[in-house]
Amino acid sequence: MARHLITSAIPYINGIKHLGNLVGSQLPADLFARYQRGRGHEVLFLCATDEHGTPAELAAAKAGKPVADYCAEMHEVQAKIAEGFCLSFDHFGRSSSQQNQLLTQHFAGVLAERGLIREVSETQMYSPTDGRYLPDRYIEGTCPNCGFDSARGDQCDNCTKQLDPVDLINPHSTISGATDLEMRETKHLYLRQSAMKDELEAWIDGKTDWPVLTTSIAKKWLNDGDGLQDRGITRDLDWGVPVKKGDADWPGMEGKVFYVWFDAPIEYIACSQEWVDAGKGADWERWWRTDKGADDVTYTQFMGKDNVPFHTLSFPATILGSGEPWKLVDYIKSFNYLNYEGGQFSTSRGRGVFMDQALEVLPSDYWRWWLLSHAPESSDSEFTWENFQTSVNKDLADVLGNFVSRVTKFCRSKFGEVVPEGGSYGPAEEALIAEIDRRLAAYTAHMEAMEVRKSAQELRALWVAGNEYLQSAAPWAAFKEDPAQAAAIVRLSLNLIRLYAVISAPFIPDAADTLFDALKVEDRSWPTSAAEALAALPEGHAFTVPENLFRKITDEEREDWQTRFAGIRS
Ligand code: B3M
Ligand code: ZN
Repeated sequence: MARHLITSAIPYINGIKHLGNLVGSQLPADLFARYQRGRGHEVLFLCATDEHGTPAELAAAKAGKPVADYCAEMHEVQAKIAEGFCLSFDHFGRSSSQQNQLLTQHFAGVLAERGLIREVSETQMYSPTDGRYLPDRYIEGTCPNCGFDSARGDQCDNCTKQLDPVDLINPHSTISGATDLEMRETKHLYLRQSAMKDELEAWIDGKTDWPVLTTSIAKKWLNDGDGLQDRGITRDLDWGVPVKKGDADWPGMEGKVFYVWFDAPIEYIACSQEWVDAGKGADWERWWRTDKGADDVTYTQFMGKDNVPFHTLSFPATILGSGEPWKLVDYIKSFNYLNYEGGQFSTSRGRGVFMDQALEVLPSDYWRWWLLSHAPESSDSEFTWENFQTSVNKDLADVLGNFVSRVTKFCRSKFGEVVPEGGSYGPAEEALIAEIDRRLAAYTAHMEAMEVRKSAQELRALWVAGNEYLQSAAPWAAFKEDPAQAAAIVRLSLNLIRLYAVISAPFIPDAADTLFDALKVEDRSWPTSAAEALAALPEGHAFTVPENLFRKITDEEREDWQTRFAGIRS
């Protein structure tokens, strides 16, 4: 039994994610976790909400709530939606946890001791009225480029010009409206990534089996321009992990917190502590400390391409720089973007389908199947309602659903709700078993390699093989001449349904559960050979005809949804 540690990028707390976010990290991570569990391996699958930073503070202010309350509420909202999509996290943590606070301060302390953090003096806008330094986004004024009167300190939303707060005409604080802003000298901390460039590069160079999307992004940052830059890891915010050196104060850093991207990946580790503290696990160190048994753990991370630099460079710099025996990631599976109907998903404009809305429209299996079978792996991919309708109606309703319904209903009408006895397998059955064997091996190999689309294609081909066999074996015709022959065909087909339930479960777990219930089987172990797997249901085994697995999407529904999700989320 192998041990798999699996993490998904942790979604920001400020709002509900869209389907593009879902397919870029949490969903494929869940697919892999379910698959590895199905194979009988020990899995720890973790995710959390990413709760610090300016976006959280701003969203809370907009909602008129204290930021801690806002985060607590939004965490529950996201946890519920994750459950709705059957995301099988062993724990869904929070980056604002006490555990993460302590661990983040610990890393900062160790890095400082090892000379990997430098203090930098900078001048920054200070607001005497607010009694604090203002992050760029908390300052607005008139754009010097286009005259737009609410340009932000970092960028003008009207003409998109990148700005510095000092460029703004008539700058004011967005907190109080105060205009008496002044430049003051203040200190910030930088992680000396440049000092670790060679070590990081050697580590990445060793990852020859990683997706090109992952390594090419890492190499670009390592070698672009002047090479890997040091990274500011502190901010002037109230909400975040207070800057400390372990448990000691950090002179000159009073009132500052760590940058959200410094503490967010550390949450992967802290989340396993939360998992233990929640009474769900006994020992987190055997997953994370190579001196405490984590040597034989395989650690895989899932994320969208925009998160790759932080996971290939910044977080490894934290881990390696600490000099402590922490487990480093073994494989980073990254994804391109999912587009929406000829454009982009847009959170700010409410364009596209968001996770909560998707579940209002259809159950999660429909979405899981479409999203995974169209995962943006080798390039960006696009969601269109037409494609969604076609895929769902064909793959799920016509191929899988129809097979299950024809076999079980025919059996009930001719033999009753039991696996029928008699007859024997001939050349057609042997050919099918050989094909299933071959395809099963291919499917398993793709799942091992996290080739999500290829896995889906092979799974669909396995469903199709059963359908084609049923169509040509035609038990309804055979029954008239030779009922024993029809019994053998139905027996093999019922066994195929059980096999489909096992191997489809990582993609469509609810449908798999329905099939397991209907077939009254407990054993979900991953098949090693088709011949063996297709003999699992013995003659005389009782079952019930399951309810219709999948329904079709009508043209009217498709048109209705197309309009409803065109923009402006209400
Ligand atoms: N929260 C970005 C995102 O939600 C960021 C990921 C953190 S992973 C440690 O896509
Ligand atoms: Zn402008």
